[in-house]
Amino acid sequence: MKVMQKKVCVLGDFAVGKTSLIRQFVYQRFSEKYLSTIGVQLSRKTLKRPNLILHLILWDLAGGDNHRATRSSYLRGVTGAIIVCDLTRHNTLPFLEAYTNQVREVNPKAPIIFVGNKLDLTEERVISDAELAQFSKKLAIPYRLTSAKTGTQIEEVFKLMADFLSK
Ligand code: G3D
Ligand code: MG
Repeated sequence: MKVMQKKVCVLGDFAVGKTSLIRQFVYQRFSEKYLSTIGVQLSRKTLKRPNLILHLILWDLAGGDNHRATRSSYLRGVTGAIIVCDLTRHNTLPFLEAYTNQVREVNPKAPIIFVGNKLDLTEERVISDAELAQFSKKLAIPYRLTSAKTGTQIEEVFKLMADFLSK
């Protein structure tokens, strides 16, 4: 049995739902205070595949997005990234490209998945499928629409990441 451990950073503008996505997916939180000095919270989820145990270590920035000084240490050793926008706030969309560039600078081979979150807020939604699809195509990165509130598509996002990482 092979065992692999992968560092997956969850990125995106303030309040897009990064922490909520991780909470929906992970039951087993660990090291709450670990790395608290640089405002990072780690969670672990173990996925089992035939002949493979994959430990996903999910990196989440605590608090706001004011951690520019720690960004490079945050991304060091990244093996995958989930980059999130909020479907109800248009200004969260350009961050997808900004974070993609940052991740690719550190690890050009790291798989990335875009997430349009807060799908449950249908009335407030302002980012269309077409817009996300265009970004996705331009940067050659797959996207999924999720709700961290209802749980829609959350498992699928992390399973897709696990598939990419176990190849
Ligand atoms: P962040 O970690 O990216 O900063 P959070 O974002 O996970 O803290 O979420 C920010 C706010 O959005 C939270 O609201 C949270 O409950 C809400 N939220 C996150 N995901 C969803 C979603 O899919 N649907 C809805 N309706 N709300 C979501 P509060 O009010 O607790 O600050
Ligand atoms: Mg958060």
